[in-house]
Amino acid sequence: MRTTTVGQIKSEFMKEQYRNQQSLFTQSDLSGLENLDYKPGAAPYLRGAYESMYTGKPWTIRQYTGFGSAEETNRAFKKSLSEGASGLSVAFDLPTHLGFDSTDSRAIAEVGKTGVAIDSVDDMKRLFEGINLNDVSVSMTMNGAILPVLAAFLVAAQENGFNIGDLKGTIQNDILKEFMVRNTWIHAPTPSLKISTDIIEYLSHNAPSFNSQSISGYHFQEAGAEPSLELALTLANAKIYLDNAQARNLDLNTFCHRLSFFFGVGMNFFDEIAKLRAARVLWSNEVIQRGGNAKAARMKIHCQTSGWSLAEQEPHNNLIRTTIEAMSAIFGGTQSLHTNAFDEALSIPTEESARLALNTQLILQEETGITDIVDPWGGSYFMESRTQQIINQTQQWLTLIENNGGVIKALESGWIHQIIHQQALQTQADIDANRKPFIGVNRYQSDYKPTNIRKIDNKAIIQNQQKSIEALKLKRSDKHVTLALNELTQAAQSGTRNLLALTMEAIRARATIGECTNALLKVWPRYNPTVSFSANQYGDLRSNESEWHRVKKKVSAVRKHHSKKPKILLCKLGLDGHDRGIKTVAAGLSDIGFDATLTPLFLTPEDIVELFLKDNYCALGISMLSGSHVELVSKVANKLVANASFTRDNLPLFVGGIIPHEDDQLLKDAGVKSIFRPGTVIEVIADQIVMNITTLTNY
Ligand code: 3CP
Repeated sequence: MRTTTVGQIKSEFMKEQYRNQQSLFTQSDLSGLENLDYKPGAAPYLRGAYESMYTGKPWTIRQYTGFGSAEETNRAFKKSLSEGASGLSVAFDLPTHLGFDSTDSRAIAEVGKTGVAIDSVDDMKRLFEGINLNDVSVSMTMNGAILPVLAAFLVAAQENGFNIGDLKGTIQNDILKEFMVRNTWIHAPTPSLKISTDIIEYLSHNAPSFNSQSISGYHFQEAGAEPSLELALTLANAKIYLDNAQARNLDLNTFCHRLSFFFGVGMNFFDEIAKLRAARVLWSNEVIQRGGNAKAARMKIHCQTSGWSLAEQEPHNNLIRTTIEAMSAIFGGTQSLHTNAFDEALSIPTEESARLALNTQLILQEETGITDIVDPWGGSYFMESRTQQIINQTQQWLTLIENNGGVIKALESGWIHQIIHQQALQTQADIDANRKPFIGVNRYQSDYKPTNIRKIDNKAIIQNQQKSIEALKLKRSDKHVTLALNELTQAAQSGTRNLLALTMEAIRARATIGECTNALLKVWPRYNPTVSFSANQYGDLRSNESEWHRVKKKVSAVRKHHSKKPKILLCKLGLDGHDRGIKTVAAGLSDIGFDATLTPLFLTPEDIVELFLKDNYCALGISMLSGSHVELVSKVANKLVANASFTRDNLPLFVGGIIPHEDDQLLKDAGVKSIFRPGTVIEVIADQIVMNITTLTNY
């Protein structure tokens, strides 16, 4: 088998176009194109999943929502529905994603911060209190702690009087992309895939209206993948899920129409439309080739506007970006859509920004006439030929993945991480060098700073969760819970029984999410692979620029002075696994002359301090996106000051990520020297670090 290294892939293939090379398209560009004569609603669905598309039913307005407690999020759900949303989408907090109860010491700082805290079926009942689950479809973004969380949803629905056979909704259940980019896994890939197939099996038998997967490209795009790589990775993963379900003897025509898809939609306006059209064709061909019928082959899509395209600088510009991206999703024929709030590069949305995001969809749906025409781009010389190009490009990526051993091997070898990371580095270098325009970031900057942002103070939420867990434990039969949990452990060991059915019994007996997770951890321990970054790519892309060279010389002077490169430890802290930023910074700092080490994910402040003190590091860089920066970074700072020869003044501590300006002083008081927000170029980061370590810390 021929293996293609990342370096062998031609740069023009890695870098998809920001601008089209051909500017005029004519009838001749349509010649030889297949699929043009099929109507919408017929395989291969180039022109749309349904014959009547939005004239029959407009896309579902489904805003990803969740913060604080179940009660608070329930109020937000009801508000969103009363304001025009047509479906729900639950954002869980990081402890819930990773199977920690809110009382777990590793969870405390992050309870309720970036989603709703759910510890038990009782919380789930509070989350959906007063919502008619026969009418409203509920999507849940859950992959790590999927068994107990989905079990809690199903049992809560039953206890609230709903028949699970009638429930409509979607569970994300896409664990492969977690290992590739999103990083909210719990167990290793093999047991995780068994869990995923158990869920497809259980839902196809017991909840036939519930979509058992939302196979996701969105996170690839957020991590740096351009549209056709995003599509190829999504389809490659989908094929593994099909293989696994078919190996379980599930009937393709029974389960496949409930595998749904989820794509990101960025600022590459035309390509994003073409990508969705191409996706339907490629999926339809795959399913039909396996013997699936037309219903099984219909790809249904949820889209989310790009989080990564949002700038922290002049955030109101993000409203415009989101509107444009939403239009791509709609022209591409999405079934369901989330539009980001304009302030999401700063914090979680305020009530005002959440309402504007929802209104963006309502205005598009009700004021523009956009829903009156089925596939308005159909037949366009340009769009049809671009769709075909994306099909071809995606197929080339799929072949490359196969040449590298297929998805699982390419994942294990790190090839997939490298490919995505390298596209991210390319994009970052182009933005930093002002080759890719980013208004307010690398062009037409202003120093406007927004003030109204939402902050979650989670002390009251933690107390409430503690009380709820205590109340739950008082009223349950511990014996019954222990039996159910033991049975779950045994079933994981034997591998022969459906784990969702058993988890539902444990949850019904009032086991918590954390307890169910721990029952499985006895057999399948927490997985924690290393994280790597690519050296010598970002630097090569910046090598012609004077500012890059100026700072590189400064770093080099430090190296000469100490006869070795300055060593920096870079990490994520806590339970957040979004690592595009820290990997880019690691690659950039390494190329500018640092000896950069990236830690594994999910480390505690204690772990980080231990690692930092073990080696001769001159700086520590922490990336935070989860809103728990003040608590967790202060803990690191306090421990360093307490354990080592540091004072607040000479602590070589740097923080990057989504940090509200009002927290700057708290972080600086703790000893943080510089704070880097999204959009900060690498040479500024390097310059600040060198300046600080050489002057303040006397390195
Ligand atoms: C729809 N229907 C139609 C038509 N349109 N029937 C006839 N003619 C039409 N024109 C029917 C469908 O067949 C279906 O019925 C019903 O109406 C609902 O339509 P749908 O297309 O299935 O729409 P919906 O229920 O909204 O489901 C959309 C999909 C679903 C299928 C995409 O999976 C979904 O909602 N996904 C959302 C995923 C999500 O929210 N993810 C959040 C990620 P039948 O069911 O009877 O066929 S948030 C991640 C954030 C980042 C992070 O990870 O941190």
